Amino acid sequence: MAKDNNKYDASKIQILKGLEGVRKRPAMYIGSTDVHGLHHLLVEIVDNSVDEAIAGFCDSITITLNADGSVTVLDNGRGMPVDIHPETKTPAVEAIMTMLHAGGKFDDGAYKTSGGLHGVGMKATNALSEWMETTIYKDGYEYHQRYEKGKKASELKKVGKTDKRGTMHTFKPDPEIFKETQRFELDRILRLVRPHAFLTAKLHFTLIDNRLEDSDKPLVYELYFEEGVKSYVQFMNINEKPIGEPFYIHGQMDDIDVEVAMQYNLGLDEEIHAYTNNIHNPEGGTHLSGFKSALTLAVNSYAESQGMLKGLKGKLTGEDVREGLFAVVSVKVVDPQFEGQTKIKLNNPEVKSAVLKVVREGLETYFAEDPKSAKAIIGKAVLSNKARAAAKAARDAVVRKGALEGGGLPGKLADCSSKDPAESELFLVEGVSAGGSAKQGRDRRTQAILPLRGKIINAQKYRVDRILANSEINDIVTALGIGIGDSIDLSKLRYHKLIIMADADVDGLHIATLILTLLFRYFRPLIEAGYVYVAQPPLFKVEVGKAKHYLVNEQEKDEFVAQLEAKGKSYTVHRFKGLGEMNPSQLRDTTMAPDKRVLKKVEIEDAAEAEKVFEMLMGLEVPPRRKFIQSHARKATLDV
Ligand code: 0RA
Repeated sequence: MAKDNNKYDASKIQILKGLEGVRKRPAMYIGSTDVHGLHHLLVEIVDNSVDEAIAGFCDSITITLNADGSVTVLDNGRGMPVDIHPETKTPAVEAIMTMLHAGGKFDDGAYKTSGGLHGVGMKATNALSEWMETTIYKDGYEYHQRYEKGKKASELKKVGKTDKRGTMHTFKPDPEIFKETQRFELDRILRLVRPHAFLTAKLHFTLIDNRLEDSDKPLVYELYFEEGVKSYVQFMNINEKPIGEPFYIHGQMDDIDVEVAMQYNLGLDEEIHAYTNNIHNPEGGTHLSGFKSALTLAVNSYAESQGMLKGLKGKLTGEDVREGLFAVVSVKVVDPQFEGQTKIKLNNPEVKSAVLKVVREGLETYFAEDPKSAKAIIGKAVLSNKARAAAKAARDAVVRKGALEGGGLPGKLADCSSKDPAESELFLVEGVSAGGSAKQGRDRRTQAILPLRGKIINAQKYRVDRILANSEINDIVTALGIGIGDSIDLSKLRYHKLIIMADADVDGLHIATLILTLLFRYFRPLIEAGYVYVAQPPLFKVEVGKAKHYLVNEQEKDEFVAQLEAKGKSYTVHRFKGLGEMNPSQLRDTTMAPDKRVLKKVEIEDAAEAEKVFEMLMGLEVPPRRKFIQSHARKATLDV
């Protein structure tokens, strides 16, 4: 790879200290010792190789899961330094791997990925591994050293000649530290590695599973994206209907490298992922605000020049121009300043002007060269501007109605008699017959029933005005009586449990998903307050003599039946087709009575994912995203 070797030598390594502290308080260095912490060991090692790639010295990284539970990370970079450090009198690699504060100014003049919560990086992995071996291919020779629990277990040895170049680390997580699990998960690793592959164009990642657990040949995944973040945007937008061609710009200003890709889709969501040196910044920062300003400015100036703003009140707002946008903003900064230890937000002020300039110029060129895409994008923003006004009117109407009429209740609602929200529950019940059984089986004092009979529209896809026109949703909104969207007033809530009760089949899951999507988008405070639950109706009834046992899923039923078989008891199994098939007392005893039922509290992540998860699980077709992964990340088996 063409680039000067920033000459590095051991003299740049400072102060030394042992790694016992890391073993005493592993969570301080890797976050936790559960499955997340375990994978963090790997992240630390991979990040160093990625840094070498970002610096331009490496274009291939291979991660191998070995049969003995260890992992190997191999790169074709410059190879870690092996020369003797004047102070420690040890090879530099030994100091880097075993001495807590021997940082080594690896990073001088280079972009750095996260590489360790407190800059401890590879040392933490070494300290928390039963053993670790490092092999370096450098200047014609191969070197090797072994460590155990972070301590040197062999001298660095020159083991022979080689024409290879790079660094290879193999480590086995220490079971004394990772008591819960020491098993690496392919899916998790793919998820950790994929953004690096997207964000570092032309870097080849190979992931090999040699454990041979589910197949008799190694599994091999390759991730390689010729067009970097542009591929990322196409990947994320694959489930959507795209508008216009993707926009891509890569430029520099001063020492800041700016890479942006974006594409619009027909949806309403805005999703912008911001990265600094491949580190995700969930709360954005100066790069994100530079991007947003550039977009709003460029769209408005093009729209104005084309006379497309006529009939609007003022200009297009940021919200208008970001509706249905998916974008990736990736910057490389030598000295990134983050807010907080977790790097959630980038603070360097100079990054804002760099991104603003690069993106604004890029967009102006893009609009000028591709007027068809430009008009489609601006047409969408203009529509969004008008629709936002209509939606606001509809939302205001709900609030007014609630205030004026004291929130008249929907006719279908069988309300409870208690006026104490803390003990009151509202069941949203799918289906006419189930609604009937629920009304008869309920505790009238504390349990209210709202049967839902028609189709609930997908709140993900429409604005408030359309949502409120759907009669089922309108009933839910009226029954809750707390407003909608930004105007929610939780103090008006009459039920502190909102329980979604749907069949345990595909249709039921779909309806539950649609309700969750509505709540997530328009009633999020309810979920955040922990007021939303999903009932778990049983799928099976097993009768043993006169006793009835209800089981919620196939697995529980099988286990129960196996026990009966073992004891030689006879039994009958009944599978419920739906809630409606249960009589009121069955429904009460299995799903509604507080002392007998099983409720699952909905976490905010569940609701956020509901829609996507449903489509992934239930889609009859191969989900488009998966298709894309398969065609872009070759999955093959190797004969070794
Ligand atoms: C700084 C200087 C040099 C190599 C590296 C960092 C390096 C570290 C890691 C960790 C994993 N893979 C790596 N690849 C490279 C050497 C500079 C020189 O001696 O020319």
